[in-house]
Amino acid sequence: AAAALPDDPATATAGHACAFARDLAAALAERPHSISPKYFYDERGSQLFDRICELPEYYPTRTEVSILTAHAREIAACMGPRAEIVEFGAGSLRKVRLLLDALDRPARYLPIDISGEHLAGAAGVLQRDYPGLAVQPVVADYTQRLLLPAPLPGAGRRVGFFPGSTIGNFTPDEAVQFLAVAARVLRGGALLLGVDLVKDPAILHAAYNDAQGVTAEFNLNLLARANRELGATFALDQFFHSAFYNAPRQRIEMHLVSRCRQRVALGGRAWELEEGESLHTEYSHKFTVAGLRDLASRAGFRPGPVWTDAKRLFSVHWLQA
Ligand code: AVI
Repeated sequence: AAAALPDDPATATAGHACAFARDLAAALAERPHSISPKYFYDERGSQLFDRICELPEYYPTRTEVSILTAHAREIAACMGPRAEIVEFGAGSLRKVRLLLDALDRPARYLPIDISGEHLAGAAGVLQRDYPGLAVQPVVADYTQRLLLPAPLPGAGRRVGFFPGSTIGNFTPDEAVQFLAVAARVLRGGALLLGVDLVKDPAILHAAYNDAQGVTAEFNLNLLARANRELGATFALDQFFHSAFYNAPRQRIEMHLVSRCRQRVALGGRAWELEEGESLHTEYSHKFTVAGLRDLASRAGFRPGPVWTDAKRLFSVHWLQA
């Protein structure tokens, strides 16, 4: 319970014109405590995520890259000549290069990201390496309404690219909403979607509880970030990283668990956490191939070819819009 809990948690941080402060205060005011995983990704969090992608236990990145590499020609054939690639998020330049290198005269690359700075950097690098490609960043929150520029004259299919199984970080409702928005803006084209698959829970457990503790640091960075940016007083050593597979819900859940009964100051208030109480920070849903195709159909796509690795760890879906 918060000392002097306000009626409306959003008003607790009035004056801090900051979504993180508002959402964290709201998370501490409600039980169970839960905050969006989007707050992992400040500069430090993005660096830690890059390290996660290199970990021996974290199979998704290298498996998806191997699938895209092995099937680049087939994927390029689906895309056709002069395709426009719309990437949701601007983090995976390595992956989009695999597509660009296989494509027949790609017309334009439109990375969409909420962070204009990150986007400009990523776009600049790609433009240098592909001088013939029109690179046009779009600053937008792609989980909301999305307006895209008109197709270039003579451009081919418009293909969305959403790799990394980031769709698994949405709640099921958010995933359907995202897919419905994507189906609308890509109408006549397609979505190339990277999706992590349901598998042996031991493999999943290891991927989110790596031996080097990088995932733990990534999770705890959310509290470190609150201390840095919001002047919060989270004692980092009084919380531990917890990640477990919830089999009925087909998802990894990540939490930050309080080691003791403690008080934290944020936004001019004190918030109390009980021993063992947690702040939920992330879902990472896993899918079956059939389950994902069904979800995509309900959002307005016509599911096409699916590519997977030999161990069926990860999948890449061609969804016609
Ligand atoms: C970005 N996203 C798909 C990652 C995942 O696996 O859900 C984030 C992550 N969380 C812990 N490790 C990696």
